[in-house]
Amino acid sequence: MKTTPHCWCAFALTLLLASSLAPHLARARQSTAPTPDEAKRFIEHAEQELFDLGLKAERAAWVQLNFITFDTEIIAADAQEAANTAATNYAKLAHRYDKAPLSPELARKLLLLEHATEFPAPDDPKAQKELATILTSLGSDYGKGKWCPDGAAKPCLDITKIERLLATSRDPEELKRAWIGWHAIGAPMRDRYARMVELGNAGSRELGYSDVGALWRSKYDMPPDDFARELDRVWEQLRPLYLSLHAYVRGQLAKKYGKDVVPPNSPIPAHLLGNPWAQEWNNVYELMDSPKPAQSYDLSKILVERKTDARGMVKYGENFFSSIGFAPLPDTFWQRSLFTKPQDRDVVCHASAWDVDDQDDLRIKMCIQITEEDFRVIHHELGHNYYQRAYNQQPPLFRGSANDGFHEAVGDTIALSVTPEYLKTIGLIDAVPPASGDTDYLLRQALEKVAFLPFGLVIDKWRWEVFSGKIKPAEYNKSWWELRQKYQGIAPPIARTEADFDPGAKYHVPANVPYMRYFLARIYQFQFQRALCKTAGYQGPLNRCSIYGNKGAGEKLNTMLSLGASKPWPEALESITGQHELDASALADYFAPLKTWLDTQNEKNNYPVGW
Ligand code: X8Z
Ligand code: ZN
Repeated sequence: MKTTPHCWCAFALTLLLASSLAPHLARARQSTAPTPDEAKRFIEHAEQELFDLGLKAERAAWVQLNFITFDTEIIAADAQEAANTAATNYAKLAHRYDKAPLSPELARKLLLLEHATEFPAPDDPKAQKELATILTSLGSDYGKGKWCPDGAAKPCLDITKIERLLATSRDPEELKRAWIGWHAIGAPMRDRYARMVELGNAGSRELGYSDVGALWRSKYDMPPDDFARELDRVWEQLRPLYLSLHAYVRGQLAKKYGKDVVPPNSPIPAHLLGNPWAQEWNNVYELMDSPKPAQSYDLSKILVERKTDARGMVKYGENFFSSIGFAPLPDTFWQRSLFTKPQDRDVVCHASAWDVDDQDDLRIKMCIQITEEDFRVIHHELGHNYYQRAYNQQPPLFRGSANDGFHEAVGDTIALSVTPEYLKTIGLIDAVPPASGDTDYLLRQALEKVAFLPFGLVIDKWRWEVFSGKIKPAEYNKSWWELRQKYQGIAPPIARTEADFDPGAKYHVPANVPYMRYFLARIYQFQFQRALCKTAGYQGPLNRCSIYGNKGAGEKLNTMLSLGASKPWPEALESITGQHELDASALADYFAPLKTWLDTQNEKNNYPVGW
């Protein structure tokens, strides 16, 4: 059973056997106040029943995402319908116990039950079926998405190949064609997306939320409006750093492609940033002329030269976790995971991590490429798996993360320890660059971590306004690009219209996965890393700290992970960092020397700041 998904990055499945609701429905109709004992039985009954049902739905989703066919879509949609309907009913019923005097543990469980649904369907079987069908079909369409450059003349490219092309080509026309080609997958999703929003909003209103966005914002142990304000507060703190990076990267791209292609004072064309969504810019690192020390290295090249295969890549990740005291992954992980893209069928390649039975059936599903980027993504995914394992002794309702940003931050925290020093320790490089190479290292990190920040915000800024009705379907694409320009300072390579639906070309929109978690995770991971390095007794610049091999840091991390969702997230944060708040200072301090360097470069080169 799950109130949070077994799988991180795919669907949130929460099940309740509809027939088992009957006694609770009958009780809910009674006017007498419920006793604490009744509340306890309600929750325990649910926890017991939901487990088996959750398992079935999880298996259906695993099969569907690994074998996208007409039939698996229907099977998964049926499971999703049952899940969604039950979760919604359950959330409604749970309110009956709001005022019952409950132990802190039961009160927490009740709260989690009330938030158990991510996209509630209205109380109408026809609408429930329609919503489940739309949700599954959008996810499948994304998985099947391809760009066929010259019709049938050349092979079609899936997202894995398109990502490679956008990462490596330096021909702006070719990049533009690929960008346009991939974004075409969104257009057919538009009407279904609009209908999905209507249905989800109707379901949310029945639960007492004004719309789906209000429901999503309510899951952070604080009033939803405060949560939104927190995000803006943190973003305002980091915006100057982003602006400095943006100005420098734009200047460097203009040097490469010319001012006609990359005009100063304007948003950066989105197809030139090395990624289909311009969300992380690490793939244009080689175009930056930051001072490279003699010992600088190309991890992708090293991994390829050493003939590392997909399994070997994952082994590096497992080895890191083992070094800080986590038990090795189970044999079934190696037997059941998907590491490479099958040649003969459609799968959803977007990386995800699963614990199918909520015990130790850990798996990842990923179309691994032998690159530095996927080296990092593997650590990200394994972070989910080790978290899932750490909380699997909790009662079912607590088998989740403190908040969804925590789940996304664990593996990234470990990846922050993939420093040159660490790579030397495990024999992947021969020499560690001197301190003079730190600017270059920080720039490489910033292209991934800092560049992402406004992207992490913007996806759900857009969705929240779509859900609230502020953005109407007739302006989906226009508002998408307005927000992307406002926050990220990027623009599409050609004019877009409402015949396009560019949000559909980003996995989490058709897969309906909330995105603010990734913004949170970018902040938390630096907070976690700062705290773990302190535990490890490290003194020095944070970018040079690796907790590899440090059992004390591993134990501290594991203690927090084992809490699962049993405590409000500020308590979980406190257990590892001593802080109660989302705090951008760890990230800002990490990049402070780079900020100074960027500002000097921008001034020296007359690179304007802003757009
Ligand atoms: O979706 C993911 C993970 C799976 S939870 C690969 N990430 C976001 C994305 O790719 O858009 C990780 C970083 C942001
Ligand atoms: Zn993730």
